[in-house]
Parts: sequence; structure tokens; C-alpha cells
Amino acid sequence: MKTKDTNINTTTKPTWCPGCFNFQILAGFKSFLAGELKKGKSKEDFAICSGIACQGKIFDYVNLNGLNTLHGRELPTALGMKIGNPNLDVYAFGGDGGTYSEGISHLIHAAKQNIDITLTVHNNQVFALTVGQPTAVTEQGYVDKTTPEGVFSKPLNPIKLMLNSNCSFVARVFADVKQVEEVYKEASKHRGFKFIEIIQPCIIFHADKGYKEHLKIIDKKHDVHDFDKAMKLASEWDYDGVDKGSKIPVGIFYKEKRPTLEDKHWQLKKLIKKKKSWKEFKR
Ligand SMILES: Cc1ncc(C[n+]2csc(CCOP(=O)(O)OP(=O)(O)O)c2C)c(N)n1
Ligand code: SF4
Repeated sequence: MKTKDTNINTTTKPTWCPGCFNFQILAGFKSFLAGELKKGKSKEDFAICSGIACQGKIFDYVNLNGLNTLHGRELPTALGMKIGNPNLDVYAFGGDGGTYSEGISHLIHAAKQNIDITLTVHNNQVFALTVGQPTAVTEQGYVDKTTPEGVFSKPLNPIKLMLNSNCSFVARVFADVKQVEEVYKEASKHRGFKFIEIIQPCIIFHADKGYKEHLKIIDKKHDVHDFDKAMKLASEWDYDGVDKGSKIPVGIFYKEKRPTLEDKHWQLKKLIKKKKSWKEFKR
């Protein structure tokens, strides 16, 4: 049942560290949501899910239906929600630890199958909730108690990974409320798997390494449908720190219109077309 309730705030007091960049992501997402509700969507059109992590607490601070699921399993949960009700706009939130380590196979297959959901990865380059262990995207040389001699391997480049996994919407922004709101607005116009990575420094275990000063907003003239150009842009920053001349492209790298997983299943297609739930399903 749809209601006219537009309150997206909860009464839960955030337990993020004061100044944590997750607050910017939360504010950007809420601004976007408020805009959608103003345009006529209702809260029941949305569902969210997150896992166990610092970032996963976002679930507690947004008053929408959803699930706080297992660490790194946001995507299978989101897929279940989408299949359970294909008319929902499903937003999954993961950390770089959960998404690029424990959940990496889910990520690749969600992109490959072009499931019509939105994934936000809060990338602070560490497992923050468990006190700062390196993830697949931590820079070389990073030292913590588990890795006293420093990370020796090069970080994964998730933008390249997503492009190579046939992801149909690939974007990266910095944890700045305006950038976050804007990227959600753009993503909401796209049908298919929307990958949004947000560079989110963790002020306790992985503070901003100067990234903010090196951001390069992707030129409006960039052809978002050109795969090779997207790859070239993705190669401009390898997540391995910054030096004087470094540029970190932010914005939309790539977009492609192609059938979604839902399009491949006539039952789901029918429910979407008729805006019906499974309860009302007729052959
Ligand atoms: C399958 C599984 N592996 C590991 C853990 C322990 N664990 C819980 S939160 C967490 C760190 C989360 O890091 P990340 O996903 O990067 O998010 P952040 O806390 O940095 O926001 C870990 C390792 C778990 N709960 N379940
Ligand atoms: S540990 Fe880091 S990511 Fe977690 S709440 Fe504190 S600043 Fe944010």
C-alpha cells in the first residue's frame, strides 16, 4: 500500500565518528530521495539494503523498507528484493571491504546480468568497522597490525573491473553531498545495474590522502557511450595514492542501454508493465 508519508528520517542517532564522510553520503542520498518524493514517488516505491560495516549503518538512518543483511551480501539480498517486487527501486550499500573482497563474485555477476538496481560502494580503502585492515583497494605500503610489512600488491581498480564486467552504468564521485545527490539523480534515469563508487575517507583509519585536491570532474563533452574512452579515464587513477600531477576523474564514466535481467523473464516483465505485485500475478 502506498502512503503519503514523506518522512525519510529515523529517530536513531548516528554512531559514526563525528566528521565521518558517511554523513555526506547520507545527506546526499536523502536529498535525492526527498526530490523523488516531491516529484510524486512514494516511500513504498523504494527499498534499501546494506550489510555489516560502518557504512552499513546507513540503513538505520533512512526511513525506508529494506534489510540490513550479512557483510558483503548486499547484492544477493538486493536481487532477492527486486525479484520479490520488480517495481521497487532497490538501493544497495556496501563497503569496499565487503564488496571488493567477500562479495566480489556478486558484484561481477550483478553487473554482467544487468540487474536493475543501484549499488553504492563507500570506498574508504579499509575494513573500517573492524579497525582498519587493508582491503583489495588499499594502496601499496599501507601498514596495520595485520600487515606490518605493508601491503605489497597493487590495488584493484573497480572502475576497470566494472567496465570489463559489462556494467551498464559506471560512476565514481567523492563523498560530497552535492556530488552524491547529482550522481543519484543521473543514475535514477538509467535502467540496469548502476555502479556508484564514492571515495569516502575514513578519518580514523584512512584519512583523506589528499584525494580531494586531485579530483577532476569528468568533462561534459566526455562520450559516456565510448567504452575505450571510459577505460582510458579509468586508467588515470590506479587507487595507489596520489602524487603532484595526479588526477582522479569523478563523474559518469560509462553508460549503455541494454536489456536487463528483468527483461529476460516474461513474468517479471509483465509485473513491471502492469505495475502489479506477485500476489496479483495472472498468466
Ligand atoms: C562474512 C563476514 N566476513 C567478515 C566479517 C567481519 N566484518 C564485519 S564488518 C567488517 C569490515 C567492513 O569493512 P567495509 O566493508 O570496507 O566497510 P566499512 O566498515 O569500511 O564501512 C568485517 C571484516 C563479517 N561480519 N562477515
Ligand atoms: S571508523 Fe571511519 S568509516 Fe567508521 S565511522 Fe569512524 S570515520 Fe567513519
